[in-house]
Amino acid sequence: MAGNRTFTMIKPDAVKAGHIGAILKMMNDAGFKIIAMKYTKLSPEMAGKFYEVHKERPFYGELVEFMSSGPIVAAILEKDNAVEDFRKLIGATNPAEAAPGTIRKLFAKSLGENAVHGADSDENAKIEGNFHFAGTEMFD
Ligand code: DAT
Ligand code: MG
Repeated sequence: MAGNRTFTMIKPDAVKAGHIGAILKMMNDAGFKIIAMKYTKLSPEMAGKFYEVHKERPFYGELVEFMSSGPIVAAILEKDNAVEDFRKLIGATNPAEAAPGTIRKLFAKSLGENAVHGADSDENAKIEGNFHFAGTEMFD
């Protein structure tokens, strides 16, 4: 059964470019409900831990540096089939390959600085949500 929650971040490039409002509106219009949300900044240690699965990839250092370079918006979102539908809303990792109308097509600068994160499975959505939020910061 598909889970009903996902985890997202609006990344430093999109925050810096002033796209928080436009991106949140797209999430809202697509039917995602906010369960938790914060404006925050990751330390290099936190970014490194969050992306630990990519530790062996050649872009890991660059990714950690970018994700800790400025403030982000982190959120847990709820909707039927949340993980899959949210990945559709954000589009492919590389904005050059993202479908028209997707968040990454509209707002991402490059493969490395691609505007938003979306969890890739129900299991990771839960792990990532719990990494950023205490239970007392989540509201149905
Ligand atoms: P996604 O964010 O679509 O789940 P991913 O999990 O494969 O993609 O990679 C995590 C992030 O790392 C991605 O959003 C941007 C960066 N990244 C991925 N592949 C990259 C590459 N080849 N060069 C530079 N950055 C990359
Ligand atoms: Mg991923």
